[in-house]
Amino acid sequence: MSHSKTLALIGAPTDIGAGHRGAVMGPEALRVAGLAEALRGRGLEVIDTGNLSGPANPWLPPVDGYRHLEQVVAWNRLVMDAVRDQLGQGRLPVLMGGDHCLGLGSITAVARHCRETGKKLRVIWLDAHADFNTSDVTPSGNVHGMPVACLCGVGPRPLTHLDGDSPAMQPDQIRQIGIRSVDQGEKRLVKEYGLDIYDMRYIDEFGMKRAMEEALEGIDEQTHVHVSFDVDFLDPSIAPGVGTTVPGGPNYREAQLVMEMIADTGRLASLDIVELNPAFDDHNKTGLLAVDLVESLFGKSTLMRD
Ligand code: HAR
Ligand code: MN
Ligand code: MN
Ligand code: MN
Repeated sequence: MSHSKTLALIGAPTDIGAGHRGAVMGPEALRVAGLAEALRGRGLEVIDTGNLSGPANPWLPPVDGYRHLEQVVAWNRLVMDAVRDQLGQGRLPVLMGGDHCLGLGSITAVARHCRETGKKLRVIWLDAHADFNTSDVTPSGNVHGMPVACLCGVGPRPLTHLDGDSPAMQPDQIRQIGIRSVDQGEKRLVKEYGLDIYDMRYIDEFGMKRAMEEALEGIDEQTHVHVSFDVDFLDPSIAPGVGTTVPGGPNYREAQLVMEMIADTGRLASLDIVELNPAFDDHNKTGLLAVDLVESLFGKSTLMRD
């Protein structure tokens, strides 16, 4: 595993797109769990760029199907600019959220970087949720349920046109793993847009190995792999520290295998760690598990390559 690139940790302390407060504490919980030290222990160079500073959470009800749209746009612009800046310096950005609405800013920057450098983008979206809601079908108005739709050009103009170009990416550039909570109208949309979803039913029937082999198929030297790791991907029994737990997620070894197989591609080039909510956690258990898994994502458990 050759990661010659310097990693740049970017903190985005906000829960602006979530339905529960607390993800605002995510970046600090990852720091306290030793994210930077663990990665340095792997021989990687790691810079912590500190926290972005955006609007406070006014905690208001939805307006026209969106909660806090203006503040969500502001946070995503900050994230997009920070990720773009780090990619431009040749670093590997690690976004420490914050809720998953921030995947929009992060991946918008990554997608542009790929267009500019002639790379093929492959997004691996680890989540219990498909995050493909729109203002018409959302049960909550929470934008953390919408970033994949927005990235594919489905959503409010300020979010679909964050950097001017829309869509930021095409549905065939993303693979979703671990999905087990998709809202009624959202189901229709993911079918309509042809999303490649390895849901828990598929993983139960065919195993995580086969799901990941298929999700990683076609990755080559020209591919930029972006991992968007929503911590609620994990089974709540091992990862209680999230706002929206859904039972029946990947267990410890299944999650490790996901990270190990991605590491084996050698093409990981950007990462989001989102939805960690210390207000729901037990002594930072979920933060520590996230760090453990991210170490594997950077090759820790890969005996063959160490
Ligand atoms: N699907 C539900 C909604 O849109 C819940 C979304 C929860 N999203 C996250 N990110 N935690 O995946 O309201
Ligand atoms: Mn999510
Ligand atoms: Mn989720
Ligand atoms: Mn690159």
